[in-house]
Amino acid sequence: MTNSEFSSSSSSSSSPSDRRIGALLRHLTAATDSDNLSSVYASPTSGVSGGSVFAHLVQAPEDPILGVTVAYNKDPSPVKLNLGVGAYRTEEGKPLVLNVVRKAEQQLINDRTRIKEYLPIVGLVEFNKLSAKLILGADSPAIRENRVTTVECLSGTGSLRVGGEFLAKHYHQKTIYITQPTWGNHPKIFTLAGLTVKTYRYYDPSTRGLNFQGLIEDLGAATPGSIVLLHACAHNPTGVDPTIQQWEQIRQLMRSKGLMPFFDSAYQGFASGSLDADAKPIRMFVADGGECLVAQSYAKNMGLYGERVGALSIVCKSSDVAGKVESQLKLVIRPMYSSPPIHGASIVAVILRDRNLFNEWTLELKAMADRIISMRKQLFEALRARGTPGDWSHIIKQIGMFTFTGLNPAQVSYMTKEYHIYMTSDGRISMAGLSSKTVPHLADAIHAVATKAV
Ligand code: KET
Repeated sequence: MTNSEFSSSSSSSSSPSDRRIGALLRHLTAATDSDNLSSVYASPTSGVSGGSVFAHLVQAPEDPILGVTVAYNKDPSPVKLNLGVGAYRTEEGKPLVLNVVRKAEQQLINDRTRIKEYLPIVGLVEFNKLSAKLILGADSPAIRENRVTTVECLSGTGSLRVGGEFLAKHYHQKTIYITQPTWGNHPKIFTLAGLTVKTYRYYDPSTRGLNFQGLIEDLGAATPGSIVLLHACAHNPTGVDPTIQQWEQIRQLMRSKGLMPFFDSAYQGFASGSLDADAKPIRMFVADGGECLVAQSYAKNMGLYGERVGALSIVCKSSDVAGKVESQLKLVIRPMYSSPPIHGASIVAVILRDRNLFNEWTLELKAMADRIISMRKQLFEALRARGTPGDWSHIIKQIGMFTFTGLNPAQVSYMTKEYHIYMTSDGRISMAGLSSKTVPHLADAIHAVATKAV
């Protein structure tokens, strides 16, 4: 098995990027060791004598994804293009506030009975119920049997972190397997939550598709009971998802080995344009009666990025267990941030509870998904028109917000330097950041690096 350990030791067979992440994570975890913290207090008078008690700190690197925006913002070029962070932009390159969101906010403002009291630790109860229905399906037997507990969390990231800490405290297996590669924050979230992170094979660079054989081998060799992080749809960064038949094989294998599914659903509606189709893999796991965790984000599909609204659902075997699970989730949340914010969850609740607003939302969501698909076609055609060497069909085959271009770090940095195009160093581009106007510029840059020895 080619799994590499992120947290305690890194195996000699791990790739350089695994080892870099491993080193970063050892650094992150070391910072929470009491031994290490004590060195900060070693010289209580150093502040008094002029030097800062923080003088020993090293400058931390920018975040690999959000740091791209920092660099982009500093660039004065009029042709600069930010394809780093996965955030939707209009054809004019502007951030989009959905029309339904504006309507919901107006409703909230007009309602003079609304107050700003603290929410309960678990958040807005109506939002929680509606979120569970959205992801599990309105007719989900698990909801009907009252064996799902849902807590409002700080977007997808917060939901993953709360779920991770809950598992680290109460689940018998502390190892979580994540895809190789994955969203860069996953290993950090789960390591700091107290889990041991290992990887399973997922992507095959030679086909730019799924390494299904490797995936099955690695999950088959995982310690029984381990946790497995699954991207519900629109895998980040590769844009490669298993087929429904492959999901069924994954489900059977995982259930036969007692592996615990932890779904990350950050893009429901963005892969296919359909909320139900994108939730299908999760619903397959719930339909077999087994347990699982689901982290939901409304950042992308409702464009509520900065509102930080999401939910963690834990599907249990019985309503009795679900009640106990919820009581323990509250003990994780209360000392972390006490209770979640009210505004974003209220917007979501207004939209999900009203049939007209809900329908309007699905249309706006579909329009965003369609625009991304059209960007894929336009970029692919632009490269074909230029006669760019290489097979670029993965641009139209991959799905969701990102294309995993296959460009290497040197090519990426050349494109940033010469063309002011910003993207993550692994060659991921956010198709949602592209428009008809900027496609030619990007195609020129890709053509240049594909034809020059960069
Ligand atoms: N899961 C995945 C797979 C994911 O791509 C993101 C965000 C999140 C969870 C968390 O999103 P939240 O905003 O906490 O709901 N990804 C994009 C933004 C980021 O890195 O924060 C990105 O990959 O660009």
